[in-house]
Amino acid sequence: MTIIFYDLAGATDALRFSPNTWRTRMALAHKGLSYETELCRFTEKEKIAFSGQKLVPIIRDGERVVCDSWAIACWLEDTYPDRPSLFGCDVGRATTRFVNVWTSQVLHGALSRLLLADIHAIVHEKDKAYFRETREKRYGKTLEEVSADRDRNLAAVRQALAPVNATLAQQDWLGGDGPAYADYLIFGAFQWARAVSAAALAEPGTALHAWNERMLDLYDGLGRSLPDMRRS
Ligand SMILES: N[C@@H](CCC(=O)N[C@@H](CS)C(=O)NCC(=O)O)C(=O)O
Repeated sequence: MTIIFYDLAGATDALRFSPNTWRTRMALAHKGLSYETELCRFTEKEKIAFSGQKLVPIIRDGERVVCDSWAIACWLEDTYPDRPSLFGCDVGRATTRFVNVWTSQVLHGALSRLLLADIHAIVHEKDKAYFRETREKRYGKTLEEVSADRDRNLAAVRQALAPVNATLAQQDWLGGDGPAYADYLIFGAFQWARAVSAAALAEPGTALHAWNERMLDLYDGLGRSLPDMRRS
């Protein structure tokens, strides 16, 4: 039975800007699993009400509904053990769990400050008021205030990414010889930025920039299917 993957879209269907759903899309491709995508917008919670919560990604795999990108990665790993591994081994799963938490708390924390006002510009018209209200409540400031100091916000993101760059200067993938779920975690953040902002997270000539280009090439250029804000 085909897996159903629930994803978030912006103003157009092609604008898949969610970092967390990119993790799942890459994990499905890594496992070589076929799936169908169901798109929803922020304010279309009725489409995912069956899951008992309000966030994506979600997958429906047969009778099973799995929410949360980490839980989905573990589900895919455990349910399809004969397919290429996302973690390599139990130690790999445990250390990738750290990368998952670090990405969500540190990298996404810094990146959301840089991107917040830009995200508002690319979400669907019907989502704009919801996005502004929920995020301004979260930050206690307007979106524009959070994102005002662009240079400083970009510097904070690049500083957070410095250890990733240093690692990739020594090995081609965070997964070692080939891409693994740790790569998809960081790549999700890059895709978030690609969809919404002209800011380049990695400077050309760096190991991080070369890695992102390799990531964009994976699975027949899956990552490149996302419109690039820097080129539009
Ligand atoms: N920890 C969750 C976070 C999921 C999450 O925050 N998803 C966002 C999209 S990136 C969402 O669905 N937001 C909907 C909303 O804010 O209403 C995961 O890793 O899956």
